[in-house]
Amino acid sequence: MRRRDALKAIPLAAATLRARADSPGVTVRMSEPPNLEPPFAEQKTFLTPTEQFYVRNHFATPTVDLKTYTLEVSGAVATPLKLTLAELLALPAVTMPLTLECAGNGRVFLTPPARGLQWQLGAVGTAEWTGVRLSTLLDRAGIKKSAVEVILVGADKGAITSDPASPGAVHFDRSIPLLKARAVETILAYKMNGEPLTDKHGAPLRAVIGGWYGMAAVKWITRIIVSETAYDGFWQTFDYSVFERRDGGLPTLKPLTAMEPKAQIAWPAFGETIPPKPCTIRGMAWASEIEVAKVEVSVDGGATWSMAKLLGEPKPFCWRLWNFEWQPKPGLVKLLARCYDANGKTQPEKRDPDRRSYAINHLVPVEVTVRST
Ligand SMILES: Nc1nc2c(c(=O)[nH]1)N[C@H]1C(S)=C(S)[C@@H](COP(=O)(O)O)O[C@H]1N2
Ligand SMILES: [Mo]
Repeated sequence: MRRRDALKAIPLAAATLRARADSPGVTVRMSEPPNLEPPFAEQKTFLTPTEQFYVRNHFATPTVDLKTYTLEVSGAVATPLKLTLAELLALPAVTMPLTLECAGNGRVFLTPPARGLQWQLGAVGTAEWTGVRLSTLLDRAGIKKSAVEVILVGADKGAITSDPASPGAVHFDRSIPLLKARAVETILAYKMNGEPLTDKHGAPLRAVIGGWYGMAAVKWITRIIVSETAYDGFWQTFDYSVFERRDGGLPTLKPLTAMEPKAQIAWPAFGETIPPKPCTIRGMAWASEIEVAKVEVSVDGGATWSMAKLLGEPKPFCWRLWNFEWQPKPGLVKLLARCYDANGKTQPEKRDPDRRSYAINHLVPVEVTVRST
């Protein structure tokens, strides 16, 4: 039996146990392909350890042979490129922390329930990525004046059969407008937290698009196509798109891009019971391409709000840790946190259905029971 067949033969429960074993507390949202949600309560540091970093895969992890691997750059370029891994590693490298949130993070909080993986708070993390800037490759290839977008293509492939179905087997891919493709925060990473990328996270090469939702961070990249027209691929039209109101309120579909501002409470967790003693509410907040200006906390279900303390220094395109000193009184308490970005934009109280099942940042209370003694 080939390895893949052997894996398929494992009953679901065993597969679940196996996936759990390599990273404690992780919820298996889907076992094949692996979609893994670590408990957000375990996020305690600015950098998320790789084994505590969520995994979002649409298809089986592709087998990429490192010896024969090449990255092709083609399309509207003066010089098409074909680079081996060694050649990529020899290019000027950058290392930067970037936060990645899945556009479906928090989907379990949608009412009525939405189709798709039922992520709670854990489909977000911050890692330190090392790789080459996409602009470095674009400069080498020499993009034509007529270029408008850069399409990143993953080696993984499959057919989506539920409606809207894909046109047969398709690669996972995504286009990035030229301005963002050339930005300093758009990198092709071969290392995550100082170690070579793992298979699950896109080895040997994956994109990270600073400030944008995870779907643009194409993993297992083998092809980059510079395009002279806007690309309307499956993963930015039928999937990962939202409605935008324009032209007198007419809804028009657009691909998801920048993350919405969001603060999440890591501790206490949903449904926890805690003693009536002074304690520290803690969490993370992020605001896509700009800074987190402030985080506010409510311990009374949103009636009153107080300022939380932002910790450490702001890092571009990254979340910020925050905390809030609290003296809980006995009873059932609804905790809320909200993030304001540097433009004063904050989180909505109500869910906007135009966002379909993505970009979920409306306020969701964390209910906690405070014991009387
Ligand atoms: N090739 C490929 N890239 C992909 C995906 C995928 O299924 N295939 N999933 C995307 C989505 S939706 C997210 S949220 C991120 C998740 O990255 P991670 O699994 O390293 O956390 O990868 C993105 N890149
Ligand atoms: Mo995602």
